[in-house]
Amino acid sequence: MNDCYSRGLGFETAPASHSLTIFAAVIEAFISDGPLTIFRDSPGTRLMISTAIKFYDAHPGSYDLKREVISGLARTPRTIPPKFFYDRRGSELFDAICELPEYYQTRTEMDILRNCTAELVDHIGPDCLLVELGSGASKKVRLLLEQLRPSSYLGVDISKEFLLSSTQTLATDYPWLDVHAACVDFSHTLDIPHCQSCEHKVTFFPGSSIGNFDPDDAIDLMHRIAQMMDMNGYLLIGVDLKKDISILNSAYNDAAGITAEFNLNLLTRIRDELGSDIDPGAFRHHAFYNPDRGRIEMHLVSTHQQRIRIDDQFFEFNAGESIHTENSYKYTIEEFAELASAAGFEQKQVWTDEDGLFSVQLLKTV
Ligand code: AVI
Repeated sequence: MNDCYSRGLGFETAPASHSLTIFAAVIEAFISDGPLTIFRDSPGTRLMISTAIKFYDAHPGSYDLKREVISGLARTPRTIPPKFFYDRRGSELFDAICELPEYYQTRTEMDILRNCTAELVDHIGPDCLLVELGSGASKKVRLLLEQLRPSSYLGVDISKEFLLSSTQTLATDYPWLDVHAACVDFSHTLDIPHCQSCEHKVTFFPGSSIGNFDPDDAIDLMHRIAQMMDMNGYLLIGVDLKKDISILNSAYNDAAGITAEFNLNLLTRIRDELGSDIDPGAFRHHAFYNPDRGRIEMHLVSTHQQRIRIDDQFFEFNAGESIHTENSYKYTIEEFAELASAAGFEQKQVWTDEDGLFSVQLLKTV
């Protein structure tokens, strides 16, 4: 079942099996003059106060985690999809990564966004529905809102608590903006009701999260974004660029060990949410640039021979055997233009920093 945010409010909810299309847990709490609304997350846990967001809940729940982890560990080589990094702790750790001196991506992308907004507004114009994929802390979109003046904003993220608190803060800070939030695994679906109600759509996909998809999956996702925008819209996307390998290796092996903690938190999550006997201390973080594939690879390497249990399944690990947890592809501007074109987009404008570390690309459906 989906977590039931609406329970205390008397709204209807539906089983998770219905939720991808129905988004039954729709919560509407309006700013107007009404009282603040308090949502209880689950018995005995956090309270959330919402002033203005409309929330669509299709949270995948722990069933998907168990199914995907078990099938990924049974594969050779073993893999776990990176989307499972982002529980509450994982999202906090990712925020900490974004502040690291070695992790140039976030600050570089924010500088580019600060400098390109005026030109962006010339392309896009006002009153769009701005859909942000992987909205997380919704920090970067703040750089666009005042000048772009969308009429509506939809934050889409898999991490429910983070999504709720960040969109709620956004709604408070921008009272003129109609704020929506959808807890959705967008690698599976972009079928979100609010999208159908607006014609002028712009998708914002910052942070080079597109790099976490293998190229074929990236094309597939971008094609679904184009379809979600009725083949008539803009995609503003952050894309990390190919560069000196030492810069890349440091970015994913920071001196403070935050990226290692982020990677290992996946095992803590599996232990705690799936009742597994896996010991995160029996694995170590390993990240390196693979020049043949043009990507950073992150792995969790077993420090010794061991057997772990998840549910009624057992997995034998040799010492040195790894679980592949993330790829982060790096592109040249030309390589990304090819990918975009295969998905039905053309590059309208590309902005980069002086050192050519990162790019923000405005794509339009063709
Ligand atoms: C979210 N994504 C773009 C990050 C990246 O750089 O691939 C995730 C990350 N993994 C380790 N550090 C940051």
